[in-house]
Amino acid sequence: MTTFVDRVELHVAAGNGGHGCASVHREKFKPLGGPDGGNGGRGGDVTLVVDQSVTTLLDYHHSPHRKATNGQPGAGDHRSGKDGQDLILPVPDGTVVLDKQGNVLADLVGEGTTYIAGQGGRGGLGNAALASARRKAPGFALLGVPGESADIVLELKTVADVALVGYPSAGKSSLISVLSAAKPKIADYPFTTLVPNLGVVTAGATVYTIADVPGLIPGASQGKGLGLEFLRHVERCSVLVHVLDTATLESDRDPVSDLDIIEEELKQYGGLDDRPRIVVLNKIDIPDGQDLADMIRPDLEARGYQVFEVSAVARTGLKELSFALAGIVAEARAAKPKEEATRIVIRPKAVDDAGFTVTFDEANEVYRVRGEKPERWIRQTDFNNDEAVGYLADRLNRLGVEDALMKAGARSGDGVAIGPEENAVVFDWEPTMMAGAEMLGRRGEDHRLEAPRPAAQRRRDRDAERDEAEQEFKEFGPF
Ligand SMILES: Nc1nc2c(ncn2[C@@H]2O[C@H](COP(=O)(O)OP(=O)(O)OP(=O)(O)O)[C@@H](O)[C@H]2O)c(=O)[nH]1
Ligand SMILES: [Mg+2]
Repeated sequence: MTTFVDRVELHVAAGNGGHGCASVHREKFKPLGGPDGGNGGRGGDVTLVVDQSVTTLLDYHHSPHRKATNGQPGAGDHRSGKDGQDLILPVPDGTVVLDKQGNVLADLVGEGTTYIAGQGGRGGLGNAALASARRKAPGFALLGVPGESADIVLELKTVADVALVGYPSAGKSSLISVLSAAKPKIADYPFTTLVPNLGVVTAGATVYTIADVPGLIPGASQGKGLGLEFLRHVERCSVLVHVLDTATLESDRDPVSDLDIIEEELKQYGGLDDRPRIVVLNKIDIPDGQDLADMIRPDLEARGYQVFEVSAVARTGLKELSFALAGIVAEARAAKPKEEATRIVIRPKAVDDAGFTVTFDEANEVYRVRGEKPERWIRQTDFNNDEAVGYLADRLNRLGVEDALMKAGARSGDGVAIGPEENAVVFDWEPTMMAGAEMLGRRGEDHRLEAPRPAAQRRRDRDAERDEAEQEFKEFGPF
């Protein structure tokens, strides 16, 4: 059996950033040549891109785990690690990206529309980049940041102008096959169509797309037959076409009650009330079919439907139908504001990346620090390296975390957690030690490298230190 997949769960992992390198330049007779450790490369992103040549999500059903490559670590002699490669995942036009709770993250319509599902981790700075006027020989480097991973759901909602709905075997696929160049499977048993078929119709100057959905039966909203599952494909269409079978052999059915039942199911599905509808009476090549059509036409017209009598097999009435549809489609398009052909979907950032918050977490009895920067800095820190830990303390200090903790009432020895509950770094707060470390010995300072500094020089160094954050920002983006 062919499987059609229009909903998949996808697990993406962006590449990790490469670690920065801590290295000292070595040359004969120059024992202290200065730091020359290069930066780690950026991890690759995982990006979804609409590609019109892709029509199903089947690939992702078969391999739902996708990972971009990691950034390479930096090396000595100022060699930067290579960036990881972005992983581009082509998806069909009309793919909707949801989180596991069902919230829509992005709606990808239009060739080239892009969504970054997982952002690659930033590479760690090497010790050469961390060197500054006051920290001439850092004996540490920053770690690369792990790439984002995400569990997302992809749902396909076919982008078609016209959707054909109706009972199984009413002739929906047959109609597509004669109105367009598409060649869907047609057969005389119900549920031939398991996948929506898509065709392109040209009527005069108007070109539009037409799709069918698997047949509906009474109780589809309760999951009978193939259920209403596939109606998501008609959500984007601007016209609904009821395809009614005038020659069904089932004694308990007739086109009008078929129409009522399908309408009831559409109502159950919801959200389609505003779509204009027309009625197609199919199979009028069969004599009984024509008689029945003549009989019910006034009733349908009295209900306000525009009615077309066609035969997909004898190919009658098709031109009128396709031009009428073109007219409705053109009208709908004119009423809709023009969308740009290509959109880049940018995800809103979850956290304010400028600041941080300090709250007392009663359950865990810790002061909790949350914020994009402090949380990233934690991940960038090699906790086995005292100097790196000291640098972290400096950074937190500079951001004002220390002050904020003080204001929040934290005292020496209190627990401080940086990060979310499930993934935080917890330590005992030692404000005097942090501040003291800052005052007593400047971290990364190698006294063999410098003579005592005059007051003016010290002032300059202090200014340089203050500018450090800005420097890093300029070179490497917000740190
Ligand atoms: N005589 C006659 N038979 C038709 C006509 N249109 C379709 N059929 C026949 O009806 C049967 C069902 O046609 P399909 O196009 O597969 O019907 P469908 O609505 O797509 O059915 P599902 O995919 O099962 O929902 C096939 O045997 C067709 O040959 C028509 O205009 N006249
Ligand atoms: Mg079909």
